[in-house]
Amino acid sequence: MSQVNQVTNGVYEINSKLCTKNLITGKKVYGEQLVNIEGKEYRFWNPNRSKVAAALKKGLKNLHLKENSNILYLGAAEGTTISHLSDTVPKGIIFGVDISARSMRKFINLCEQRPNLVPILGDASQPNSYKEYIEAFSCDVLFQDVSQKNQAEIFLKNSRLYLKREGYGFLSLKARSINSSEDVEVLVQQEAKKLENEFEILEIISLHPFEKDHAMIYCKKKWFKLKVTTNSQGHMTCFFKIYSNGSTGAGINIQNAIKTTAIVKKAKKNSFKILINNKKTKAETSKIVLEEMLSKTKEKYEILIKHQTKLPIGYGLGLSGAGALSLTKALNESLNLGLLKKEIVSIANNADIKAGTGLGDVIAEQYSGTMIGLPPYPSKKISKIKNTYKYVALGFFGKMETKKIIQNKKHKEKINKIGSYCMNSLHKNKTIKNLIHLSRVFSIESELATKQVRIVMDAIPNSSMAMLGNTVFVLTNKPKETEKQLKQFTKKTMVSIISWVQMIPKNHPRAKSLEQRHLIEEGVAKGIVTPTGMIAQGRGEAFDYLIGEKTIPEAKKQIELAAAKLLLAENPVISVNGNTTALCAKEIVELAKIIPAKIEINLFYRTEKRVKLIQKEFKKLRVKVLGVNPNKKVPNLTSKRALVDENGIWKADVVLVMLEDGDRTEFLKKMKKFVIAIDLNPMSRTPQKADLAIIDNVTRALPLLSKTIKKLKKENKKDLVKKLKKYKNKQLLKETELRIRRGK
Ligand code: PTJ
Repeated sequence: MSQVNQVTNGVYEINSKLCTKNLITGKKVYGEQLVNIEGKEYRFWNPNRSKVAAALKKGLKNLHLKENSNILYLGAAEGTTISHLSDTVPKGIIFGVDISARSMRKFINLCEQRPNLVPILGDASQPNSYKEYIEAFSCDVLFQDVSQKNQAEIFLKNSRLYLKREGYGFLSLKARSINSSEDVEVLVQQEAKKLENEFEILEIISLHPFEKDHAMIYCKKKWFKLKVTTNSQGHMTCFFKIYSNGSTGAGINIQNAIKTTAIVKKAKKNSFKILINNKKTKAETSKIVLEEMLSKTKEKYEILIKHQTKLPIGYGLGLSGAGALSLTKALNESLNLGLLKKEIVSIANNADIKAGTGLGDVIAEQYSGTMIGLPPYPSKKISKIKNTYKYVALGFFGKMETKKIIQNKKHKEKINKIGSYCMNSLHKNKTIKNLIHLSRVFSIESELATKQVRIVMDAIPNSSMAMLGNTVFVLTNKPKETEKQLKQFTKKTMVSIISWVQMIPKNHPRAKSLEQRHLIEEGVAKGIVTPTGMIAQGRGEAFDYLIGEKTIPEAKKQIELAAAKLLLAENPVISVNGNTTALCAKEIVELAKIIPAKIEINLFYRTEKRVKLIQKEFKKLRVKVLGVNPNKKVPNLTSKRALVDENGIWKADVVLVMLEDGDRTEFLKKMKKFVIAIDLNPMSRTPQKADLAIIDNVTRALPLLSKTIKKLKKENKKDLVKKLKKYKNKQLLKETELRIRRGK
């Protein structure tokens, strides 16, 4: 009788053939042989059909599976491998992700038979898109078998979201999918290297002869990350009141004040080094944070901390608090401590207070914008103050030592008396004007304002003193002009951005879309985008949502056609408006250079001021644009869009129009121009009337268009002409619309 030998938990060998105990007795999955031994049914596992089986045959000793393990399997296909894993984890769950609807149909049949399988039709490179199914579970093991270029990145993205720490990973690599010309071994090593920061590589197994050019990386998720970078805002205090265990006050946050990188290595004993702008320093506050964070783990580490800032330290910009906060965040992630935001803020704030470098900046720095502390005092929460200023210009006159002032009894009494008054007054009338007024009152009455600061405050409205620094700040929307004013008093000046734009977490599922919203918002504040441009963005967003915020296959086809047409054009012109300038000026310039094409400003809500501001944006990118002094008119077009440049749109044979309202395309066509439109709404007038429309977000379409043009430059003209012969714009639009209506 045949003998059953265990290979690893749940996997056996009978006559040197791999097999698993059949979870659903009597049922085959892919035609495999079933055998009955001592009343138990086994299914043979074919190593030519399954990479996991191939790896086991090639010496892999362990799959780290228990009967209740949860598994995430990327690239489920029809479920051949998963069916065997399902035999080994009868009390666990296997989430099988696959992008192909056809494979999924077969896999779903399998899921109906096997209770521990969950099918997910989804794109493994977008793990956030299937969060709702998995997030309640933590997976013990991650398997991946997707033949795409960026296999290691996909693996990392998924492991960050779903694989528990010290969980195991099995990444099947098809070297030819990564690069068809490189040596297989080199490629596999390169991919393994990409994982090293977050995974311990346990073994790399060649799957030859079962699978040609394939290998499996067997790895274990680390407890800590080798390198983590975070940042924090700074905080300028306008006035404050000191309590024995903290403070309250009002102030303004500055964007991206400090960037902190923690580089961590396991060691026999703890040690650390702190650099600020590449110079070794004592950095008392950071030292306290490090000691506190290291006390929370049994492991020992050698840590290098790098704080980077462009702002000067000791000038009242809350940098010690910002450094403490970004450091606590970085260590929490790198050492995998799992602290909550509340705990992180508390550790950083306590360190700042203990070192005597701050009194509550950290509390403020976890929020954004302009704010006042809320009771109970010392404040732990804030209330926002509406602010329309985008920039703060800073003039520096010298350092002030926070420690000396806040620990001096006489100073403290004066500060608290006037601080109480300011807090009450601002809570009664929470406006930015009142904040600046009270800030000036505080600086004078507390006697903290030095002579130089007083002189500047008298000369420049909207200015006040940043506590505690010998520093003047001025809120402004004309940063250059204001900085020039400050230069009359001190050589040391700079401009920073007020962080009224809510910081968007990188892992937010709609981060890109929210960032674009803020670009438009910023464009309106600068005067580049007309306020109605926000509505245009909203319309676009709605359609972008429907197409899954990615470039759909129809758009890829449209982009290829547009690339061919632009390459064949004799005088192509890219028409830009407020929204496109705010969203993608850089990408427009790159495209114009690659074609090459001219760029012309053409606005619906045309004002000379907006034209000049848009021209300036392109000037910053060292490009001259047309349309500033238009000398021709598009016949019969009644809006200001009719105004064009003789050497630009007027003479153009191909015009690229993006994100517009639809009154112009018809008239451009009457002038015998070939119009290419980029718009997210396939039903809108511009794409319908255009000769060729690309239904995609301009921010995605433009880089892809540039890339495609680079590629097509290698083809001969005849082939390009051939490409353009067959397509029908309306047909492509119909297909796009049908995709949207189908919902996939
Ligand atoms: O800068 P100006 O003065 O020329 O202002 C022009 C705006 C944009 C205000 C004007 O053209 C306008 O009001 O446009 P509409 O009528 O709202 O149309 C805008 C079109 O752009 C809509 O069909 C949106 O779906 C589309 N759209 C919005 N955002 C994007 C987009 N298309 C591609 N990418 C986007 N990011």
